[in-house]
Amino acid sequence: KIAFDDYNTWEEIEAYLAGLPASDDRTSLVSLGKTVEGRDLWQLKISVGAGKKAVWIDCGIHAREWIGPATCLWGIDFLLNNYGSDEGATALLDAYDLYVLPVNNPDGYAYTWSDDRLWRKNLAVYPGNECVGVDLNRNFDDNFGGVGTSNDSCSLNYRGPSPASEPETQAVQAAITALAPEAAALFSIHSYRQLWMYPYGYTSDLPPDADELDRISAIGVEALTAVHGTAYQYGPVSTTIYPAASTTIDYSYALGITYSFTLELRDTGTYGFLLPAIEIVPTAEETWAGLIAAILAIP
Ligand code: 0X9
Ligand code: ZN
Repeated sequence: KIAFDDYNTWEEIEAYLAGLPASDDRTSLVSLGKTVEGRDLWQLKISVGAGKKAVWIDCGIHAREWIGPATCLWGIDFLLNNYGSDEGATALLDAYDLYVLPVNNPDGYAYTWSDDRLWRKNLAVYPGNECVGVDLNRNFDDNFGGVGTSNDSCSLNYRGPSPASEPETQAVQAAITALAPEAAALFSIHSYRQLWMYPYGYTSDLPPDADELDRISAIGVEALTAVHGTAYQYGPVSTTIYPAASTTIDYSYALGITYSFTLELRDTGTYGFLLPAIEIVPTAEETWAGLIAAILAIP
């Protein structure tokens, strides 16, 4: 049974998503593709009417970052229950269709429950590689092999054998590409460090839209911090966290989705990836306040 104030297993998440469209005609579920181990990459679309621009939100590309999927799921429940009553939820869904991928790396997520709580990568096995797994957030077909990526299969930042070698990456790239013409924004949710970031990761050069992305980031962070006082930094990936090539948001930005952001949620290291469940609801509340404020500030 799904719980929005606790962490859920992959099976619980999948059962919740599978049951939604039958009980709520504002939702529809598609599989973007299959993982290495054959799990589905479920994406939930939330739409209160046709003809709107799209916003993409992915969570859980890194297996151990459990607060990501929890925040995506809380947001789905919040929007569905509060459309028509909450001002932000209503304005958001009146203006945009939401495309939510709550678990971008379900094999890894399942593995963090069964075997290794701190697993990060997917579960790809390549003959000749010493270690299992590719860092999906270094596998995108954009500046592949660049800074902050490794060709050592045992590295946490192992990029994989070739651009978009992983089925998870192929599925997500195809879906982002298909949505790009109508996509107003993309958010890729990670943890931890309390950061709100925009491109680029692959270079410390600023993207053409840096001023505008900085403006929207400031609006998002201000709204986020206003909820529970949680402090966030914001800026480009390369200089705010560290250089990292072949990531989700450099890929989406290159495709023309200008408003591409990546967030690192709570905390700053006290618990890190092992964020206690008691922090799920406050984290989700502040994150969605920031997301909604940022999205509604997009011209
Ligand atoms: O290393 C990463 O992939 C991200 N940090 S994490 O601790 N969550 O692993 C930061 C990389 C920047 N993210 C994107 N460009 N999407
Ligand atoms: Zn991450």
